[in-house]
Amino acid sequence: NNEWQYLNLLKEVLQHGQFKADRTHTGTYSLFGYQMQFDLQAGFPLLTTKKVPFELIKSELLWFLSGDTNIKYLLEHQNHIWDEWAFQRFVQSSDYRGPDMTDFGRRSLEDAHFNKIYQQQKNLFCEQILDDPQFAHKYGDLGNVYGKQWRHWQSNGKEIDQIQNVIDQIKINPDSRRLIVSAWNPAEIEQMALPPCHTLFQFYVNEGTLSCQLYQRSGDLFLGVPFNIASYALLTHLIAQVTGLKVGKFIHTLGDAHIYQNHLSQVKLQLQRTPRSAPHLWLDPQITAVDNLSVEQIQMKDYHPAPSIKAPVAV
Ligand code: DHF
Ligand code: TMP
Repeated sequence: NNEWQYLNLLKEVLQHGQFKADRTHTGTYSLFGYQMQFDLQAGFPLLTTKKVPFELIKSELLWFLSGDTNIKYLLEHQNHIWDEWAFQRFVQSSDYRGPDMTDFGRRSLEDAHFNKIYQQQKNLFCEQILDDPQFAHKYGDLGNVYGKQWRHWQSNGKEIDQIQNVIDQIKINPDSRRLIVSAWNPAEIEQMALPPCHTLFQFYVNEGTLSCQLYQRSGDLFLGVPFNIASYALLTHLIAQVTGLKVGKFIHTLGDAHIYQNHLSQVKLQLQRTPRSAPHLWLDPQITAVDNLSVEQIQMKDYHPAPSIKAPVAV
């Protein structure tokens, strides 16, 4: 079962991770450099030792693939995983006139009264993104994040569609060793709400199968990484289908692999559980391109996970 790859990484970091301070002032246990390999023919790598919301992973990936960087699309799909990073830009702007939101991520965890006010302000923010197109244009945007770099990388007035290019090259030149998409654009890091965590990926074709390797510079092992594994597995299935290949492996290489200090009890609970049989992905056979996909064209089958485990996200 593929899931042991992930559970073994959690154990490794619990046993050998070094304490390390971090940007969010939460504190982590961390190690540098780790690799997991998932055989995509052995079932879909969506974790079963806790419930992982596949609907959110799917709408986030379709959002990247559509080239969009505005959370309005996510909110329209009841997806709130990027709210905090758009909200942060808004409360730091001169247009924000509400109660003080300095350090809202940390204060919302420590102060129940503040948390109530914060939740109210964030809900108002989300409502305004959905109701007011001008506001959404200005404050829903996360800057030049994944969607922009994948589909509309800007260079000397020209635009590069890295996803279409890599699909074309897989078809024309499957032996190529240059099948790479990079979200890391050094010239534009400052225009991003969060510099890309999943930084660069490469495809590899052999004997009619398509494999993908991701380099992730920074991995929140309890919250982000289960999403990242499933998201890249889904991307590999989609690209395989549109290029007429079978799926091979997803190889996940991590730089700073960390468990936040306030996720330790959740991780220990998850490690007491035993993986169940992996679910299966259904893709609409009509899918022949990665553009204009709808959420109904992608379905997870036979997913019977253990209950979800909640944890706070470090902002
Ligand atoms: N910052 C940090 N510190 N960690 C992250 O994983 C992270 N991920 C980002 C943006 N910034 C981040 C984008 N991806 C969740 C999962 C992925 C994600 C952001 C948030 C998350 O909170 N997942 C919850 C459920 C969320 C829900 O149901 O709305 C989970 O239990 O998996
Ligand atoms: P950093 O920019 O200081 O590395 O903080 C980003 C945090 O978000 C870090 O804990 C890694 C986590 N993260 C993921 O694990 N996966 C993701 O897809 C994203 C966007 C973030």
